[in-house]
Amino acid sequence: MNISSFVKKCGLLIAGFVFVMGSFFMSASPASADVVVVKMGSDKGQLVFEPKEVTIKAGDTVRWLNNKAFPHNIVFEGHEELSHKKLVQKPKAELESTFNEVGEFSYYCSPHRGAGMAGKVIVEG
Ligand SMILES: [Cu+2]
Repeated sequence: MNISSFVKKCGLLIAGFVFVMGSFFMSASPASADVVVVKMGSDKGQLVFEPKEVTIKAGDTVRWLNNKAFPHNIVFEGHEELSHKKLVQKPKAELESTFNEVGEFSYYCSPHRGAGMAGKVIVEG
């Protein structure tokens, strides 16, 4: 083996190694999951979720902040795992649900459902 073919082989080995390491790190750190904040009760004290509708990616978390006009709760009918049925009394208290399933998930606040306090989480793949 002459020197130049030896150098070529080393180069290929190094390139292969860099490629393998690169793909390892890419797969080891997927795009980080986001947290989207939804206020329960507008700043002016209206009985709404703000924003009313959010679009997130699978694996993201929605964090509901007890803002105004509480108590509130979060009810996803047919999705106990996403719901927080206990009324939240404490100012600035936070509730969180992580959405791993793609789809549209409607929810409401049971004390204020009649007033139209409802929202939707759209989960994209
Ligand atoms: Cu409410």
